[in-house]
Amino acid sequence: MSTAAVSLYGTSLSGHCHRVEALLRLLAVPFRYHETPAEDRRSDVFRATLNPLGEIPVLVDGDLILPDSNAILVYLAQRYDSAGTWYPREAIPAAQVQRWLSVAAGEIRRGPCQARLIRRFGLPGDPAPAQEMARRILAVMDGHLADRSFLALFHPTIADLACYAYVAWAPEGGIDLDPYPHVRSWLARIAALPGVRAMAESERGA
Ligand SMILES: N[C@@H](CCC(=O)N[C@@H](CS)C(=O)NCC(=O)O)C(=O)O
Repeated sequence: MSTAAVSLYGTSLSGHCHRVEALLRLLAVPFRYHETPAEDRRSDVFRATLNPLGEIPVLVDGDLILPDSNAILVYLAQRYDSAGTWYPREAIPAAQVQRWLSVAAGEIRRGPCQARLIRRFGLPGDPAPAQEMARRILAVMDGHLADRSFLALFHPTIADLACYAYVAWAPEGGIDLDPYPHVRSWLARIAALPGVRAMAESERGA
């Protein structure tokens, strides 16, 4: 029986959950994982007790019930990483991390994540606008990563974890990663971090 005080509600197919699971493992925080399929997270009980939005991930830590992947990353880093490596305490590096959390929730969510939802999971809609946004943000990221190893600072932070999964899964949304060599090198660096589950490139080239 697990003695973990922390619980994570999620699914393995979600990039939003992937980033939280990765940080829990990187920080060596023991946790119980509750696989939460769509019918469960849309239930009245889930909405009443865990997240009124009916979305995963949700983290439970003692009395705290916290939905939203990026909020969870900030909480875990502040609570369990006393060195401040994953989310720095100082104003400027913290803002540089925050900038990429916004990209994860904005362009990456509306770009590669949305294209994957349509192409891989059958969400209704035209994938073309999402694919176009994906190519725009990938081009920006590729230029940004041309002369640095990680998105926000000289070492990995929660910014990299937040952006990783949906970029790695971009081929499942019909987006070729070959034109973005610096992004591909960065993906390999993040996948090599201990505790990070590398994304399968299931549709690469298909
Ligand atoms: N802003 C939220 C978005 C989370 C989200 O979109 N979760 C999806 C799964 S990846 C979800 O639970 N959607 C509701 C559903 O599929 O029923 C976060 O960052 O955690």
